[in-house]
Amino acid sequence: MRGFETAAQLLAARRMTGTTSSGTVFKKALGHYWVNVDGTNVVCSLSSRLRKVLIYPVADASSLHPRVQDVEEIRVADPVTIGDIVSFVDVGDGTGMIVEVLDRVSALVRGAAGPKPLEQVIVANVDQVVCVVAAARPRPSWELLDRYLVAAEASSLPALVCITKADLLDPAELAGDLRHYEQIGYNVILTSAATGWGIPELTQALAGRVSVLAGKSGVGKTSLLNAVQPGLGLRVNEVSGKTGKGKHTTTHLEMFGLSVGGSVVDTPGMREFALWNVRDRELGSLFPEMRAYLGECRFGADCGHSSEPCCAIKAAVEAGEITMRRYQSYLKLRAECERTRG
Ligand SMILES: Nc1nc2c(ncn2[C@@H]2O[C@H](COP(=O)(O)OP(=O)(O)O)[C@@H](O)[C@H]2O)c(=O)[nH]1
Ligand SMILES: [Mg+2]
Ligand SMILES: [Zn+2]
Repeated sequence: MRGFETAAQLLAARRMTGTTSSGTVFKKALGHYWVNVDGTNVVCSLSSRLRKVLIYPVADASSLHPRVQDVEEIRVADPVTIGDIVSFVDVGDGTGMIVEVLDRVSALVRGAAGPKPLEQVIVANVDQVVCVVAAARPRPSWELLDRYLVAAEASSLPALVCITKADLLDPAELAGDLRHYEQIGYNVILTSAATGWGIPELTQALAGRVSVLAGKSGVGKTSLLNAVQPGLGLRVNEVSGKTGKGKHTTTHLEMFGLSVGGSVVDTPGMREFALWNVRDRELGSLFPEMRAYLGECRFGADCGHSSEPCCAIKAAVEAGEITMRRYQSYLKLRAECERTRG
């Protein structure tokens, strides 16, 4: 990274030096990338040079010595993602060809499913992750929430918790669960797109920042954005009456500018979210409430906080300082990190 802290700084620096045009990728579909340049949208393709040179596990995209992977893996990984700042040349017919992707200031990543796991950069250069969980329909999955929170911590991105569909439940029913997340230090916002509850608070949290909504399909992410900014006109999913699960209707990611400043990336839903590149040893540090205890175990940094004796984390769970649910999320993720270590 070249010492820039925000996407805006990166873009401003590029504008001053570049001979090509630069802008932010706000939408991609079917091999095309929509790039916003000072409010003008240019549809771009990728130069074949970029395809050849830049296609490797995206984890390496900003490293000094990227390792190119074999061609088989190329088809899955996309070197350009939403939020990327790119340089492109004018092709002459009003479209552009992307020739360079600038180093990312931040990235939210997950392991993409497949025979060979690959890093999938969901969105680049965001300021915060908004983890969206429905109060009901579908029922909250705290374990999935913990995954998003840990992924945000692993990317050094601030995260907040947004509960949707608060109209479907007596808020008192969730109060205990939510207080735990607040005690850890996460901002929790209770909302309902149906009644408008919490929408001003959420709008304030989004204003002036680049945010990505993380949540599974059907939790109400798109409805939330429509409530924050009436007129966005985003398509809302039908939730299947039988299963209460959302159907995947949106197939692409898109970033929307907000009239209060900032922008939001709506995702089509992330039911599965495998951590990527998180080492089992560092996992504990991605649970903020565990940090104070790390190093106090008998086996120090070698402690896996599971069956080891004299474990400070387990003692904290027993003392009620760390909730059993978060601890179980930790154990589950830890087992996954060990399995995927190779
Ligand atoms: N009762 C209630 N239903 C909601 C609310 N927000 C969204 N829904 C419904 O939940 C379903 C999924 O919403 P959608 O915004 O498409 O979810 P997404 O898949 O996360 O984008 C739709 O049928 C919405 O009408 C809410 O605040 N209250
Ligand atoms: Mg949606
Ligand atoms: Zn321990």
